[in-house]
Amino acid sequence: MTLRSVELRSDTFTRPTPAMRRAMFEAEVGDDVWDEDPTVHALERRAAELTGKEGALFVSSGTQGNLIGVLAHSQRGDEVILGDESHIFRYEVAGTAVIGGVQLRTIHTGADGSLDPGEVRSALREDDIHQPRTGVVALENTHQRRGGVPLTREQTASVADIAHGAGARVHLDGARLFNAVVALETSAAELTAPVDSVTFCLSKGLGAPVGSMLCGDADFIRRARRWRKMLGGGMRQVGILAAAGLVALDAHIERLAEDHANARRLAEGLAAIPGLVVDPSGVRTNIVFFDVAIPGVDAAAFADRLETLGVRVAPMGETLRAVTSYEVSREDIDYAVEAAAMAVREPAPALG
Ligand code: TLP
Repeated sequence: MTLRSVELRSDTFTRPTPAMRRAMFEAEVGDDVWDEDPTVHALERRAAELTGKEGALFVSSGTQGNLIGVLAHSQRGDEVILGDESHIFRYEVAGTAVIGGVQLRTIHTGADGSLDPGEVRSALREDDIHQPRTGVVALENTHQRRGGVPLTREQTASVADIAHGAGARVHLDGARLFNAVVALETSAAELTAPVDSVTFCLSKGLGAPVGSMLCGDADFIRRARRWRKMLGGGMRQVGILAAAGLVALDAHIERLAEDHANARRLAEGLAAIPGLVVDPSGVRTNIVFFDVAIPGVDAAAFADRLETLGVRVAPMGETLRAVTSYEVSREDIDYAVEAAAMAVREPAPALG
């Protein structure tokens, strides 16, 4: 076995392709704080079209898109209802509370990444002077901590209808929205029709170096633009980055199916190794969670063993995560499975 380097910690590790670098080099640019960058305009129009919304805003990251998305719908003292396994709740540094005075209220995240409409209904606040106002209900598609499961339009609509009935807005963290689009063989506009705003990332499986899109109606985008400025996210000749985003949307959506096939192949390979536990049938997009059941070896120790064989996976608490992307080939997957079989048996031998 010849040592190979296989990056499975996240699809965020993808580097821009030669076509992206060319587009960046050639991008026409202007001052985007003055709303005069033609390449950013093209990207924002494209994102709005894809999601079926009136407008879109280029933001620096998924975290910034979610923060601005929630705050542009909220007033200080409002509450957001969201899943206890959501990225916004777990990994976004309590930004809504720190910056917007908006508190998060979690409910159970279903095994399929959905929120139970009944639970959402019970969590909605009453019109009562003692209580915060429910400003936003937030969903996540695909659901990262639930192993990249895609949410269907129906799952989204059943929650959105209840939220809207109570006067709340619905924000979708669609960091990996296009993985859901490809897995469900649908369109982004179809999946996002029930929500008021959506963030999707250009810099995960789509492969752009930086950036996310926040989409919604024209009024929402105007408010979002002010929040972005306040957060220091008003960037100048940022068409340089938007150019890579356009290539990502043109050339990298359909090919996500390859990442999904590779993730399934990885899960099947790992499932056949005694000492590793994973359910391949649960792998619907590009994320694989697996557990280690070897006495005396925890997730972090197993990740270290794999790393000495060139394969990088991410320990997440007691479990391990592997994410496929266009930088990971089928041969890389087969190598990673071989490496895992070796790592289960003993600490890594020296390879040449
Ligand atoms: N997720 C990262 C880590 O933070 C876990 C990753 O490697 O998967 N929403 C979802 C569902 C995400 O998975 C992420 C990134 C974000 C939002 C935030 O995006 P960025 O990293 O661009 O701020």
